[in-house]
Order: sequence, then structure tokens, then C-alpha cells
Amino acid sequence: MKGVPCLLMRGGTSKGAYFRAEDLPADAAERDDLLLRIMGSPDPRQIDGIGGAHPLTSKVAVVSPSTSPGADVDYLFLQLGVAEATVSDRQNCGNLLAGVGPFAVERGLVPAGDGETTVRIRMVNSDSTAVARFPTSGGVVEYAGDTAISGVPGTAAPVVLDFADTAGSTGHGLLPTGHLVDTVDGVPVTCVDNGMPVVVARAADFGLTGYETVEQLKADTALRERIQSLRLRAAELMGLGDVRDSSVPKTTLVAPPVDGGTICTRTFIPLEPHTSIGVLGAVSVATALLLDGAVGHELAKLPGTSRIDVEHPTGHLQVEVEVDAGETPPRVRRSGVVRTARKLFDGTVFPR
Ligand code: NQM
Repeated sequence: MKGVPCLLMRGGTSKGAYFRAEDLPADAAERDDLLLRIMGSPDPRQIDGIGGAHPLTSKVAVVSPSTSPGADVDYLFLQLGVAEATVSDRQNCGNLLAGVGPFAVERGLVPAGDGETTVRIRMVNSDSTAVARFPTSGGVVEYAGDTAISGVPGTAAPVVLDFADTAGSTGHGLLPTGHLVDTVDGVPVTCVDNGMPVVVARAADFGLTGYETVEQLKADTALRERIQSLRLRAAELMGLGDVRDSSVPKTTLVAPPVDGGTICTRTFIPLEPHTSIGVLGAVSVATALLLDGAVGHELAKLPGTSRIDVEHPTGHLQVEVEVDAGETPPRVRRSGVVRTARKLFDGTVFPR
């Protein structure tokens, strides 16, 4: 049986298998078939593979030297289905992104800097750029540090991520429907895409407080059906077509903050409740909140600085977003976030 070199990493609040592109088949269909066998999909338990039986742990990063002059490496993100044999390149992942810079150093794609390393990453899924900054010393990545992120026990070294050109990651602009607010299934929504296409709606419009636990949301089958109907219809308006088999758009239900943050969120990826919230998902929701008249703007306690504190089921995710809201359409000036990442296992993975 032929094995494949693989580095298993936690990136932010997700976990994934990181590969050099040259170690995988060049043909996308062959590559996807191999990755499904590596992860153990389709199977709700992924028992015969290295996937963790949840969308947040069924993820792959494919990294290669960049073909673009403005970047050091190319990062292709692939979301693998758990119970379904699906592989989607239709979304970014800002969490796995946190591990891409360290992976590039581990594999010798980028030399380690003295004290700190900066890696310019082209996010192939959206053709946008992120710059990652993280500590290195003596030529190796330092994973230990004192930065805590909600949803991950303990602390680790910070990975600072700055995004450029993330607005309109699916090619339909920051407000993909062309409107600040649309009504879908009788519910007002703001469809936004600053790195991740998200349908933002008020939890109250679904008869929820917005403070439910993940278990409560998971048990609510009627809610699951409503979310599916909402996202299928919203996706048509967003120019995404039939998204029945796609992991995007996500849906985020918002409510007033309860823990000193800017807004409280419950996110569905796309139907499974997220235990926290995705990075670019949070950046996109935060961007919507900054737009006067958008759904959620009236519920948010905006801080008057660029730091937006997004409450989620397991804590807070702080993102930085600056928008020229006066322009039509609004222009994103800057966005960023601090994450951590950790090398978990380096070796050879054997597909089924
Ligand atoms: O939005 C989950 C995650 C993500 C994606 C998802 C992400 C992002 O928490 O940038 O990180 O939305 O499927 O890793």
C-alpha cells in the first residue's frame, strides 16, 4: 500500500490534514478520491480514516510554491463531507489558514526568519491574499506561546493573519445579492461575503433567543429544515446556484451580545451548528454589522474601534474590520484576526 506524506495540524478551532501539492495526484478527481479514502468518508464516524467525524475536523490544506508574484505559497482548501462523499473547493477556511505558514516552514517552502517569519499566502479558493506572521527561532517554528483562543484549551504561539481582497470571495461582491437586505422565506436577511458567503438573520425571527446551546440547535430538526430552505433560496439570489451539495453559504443567526461582546452568534456550516464560528465567517458577519441598515446592525453594540468581538457558543472571536461604509457599494479597507496553530503529527498516511 502506498502512503502519502502528511502533516496533521490544528489550525485555529479546526483540525486538518496538510499536504504538499506535489505529493497528491495532479488530476482533481483522482486527488479527491484519494483524500476521501484518507479521511474515511463517506462514513458518519470516519472510522477507517483520519477525519474526526465533524465538518471542522474533515478538512484538507494543499500547499505549493506560489505561481503568483505577490505570494510565497498557494493554499487550496478542501472541505470533505463526513457522511457524504463530497469534496468542495467552494469555500475558504481561515482556521486551517493559520497552519499554512508554519507548514510552509516545516516543509522548507519558506525559510524561517530570525525571531519571526512572514508568509504571503494566496488563497486559491477565492484568489485573495493573506499574510501570516508567527514566531520562529533557530530555523524552526515555535508553537508554544501565551495566546489563548476560545474553543481551544490552553495557550499557544500567536499566528497573526491579515487579509486583502477577501470581499466577494465567490465573485459576486461584498453584498452578492446587490442589496443590503433581502426577504427570504418571510425573514429579512443580509447576504454578505467578506471571505465567506454568509446569510445573516435575526435569531428572534426563527423563534429563538440566539443563546441556545449547540446541542439544543442540533436537536431542532424543524430549525434545520428552515435553515436549509433559507440558504437554498438565498444562494440563488447570491448567484451561487443550487447549493444542495455545497458547504456554502453558511447561515449565522444573530442576537444582542450577552457577554460584553459586539454581537452574539449561532452559525450553521451549512446545517450542522458550529461549536464556535469560522474566521472568515466571523469577518463577514462583522462586516455586515458595520453597515447601517443591515440585519444585525441594530442589535450590535459597536465598539467605535475596528475590533469586533463576536460571541459564539464557546466564547469569543475577535476580528479586525474596517469598512468605508459611505461608498456604494461599501469598500472593505482592512480585515484581520489572531489565531494559533499546532503541529500534531508528521508522517505518512495510508488511504483505504
Ligand atoms: O470561516 C468553518 C472553521 C470554518 C471555516 C466553516 C473558517 C472560516 O471554523 O474562515 O474558518 O465555516 O465551515 O474552520
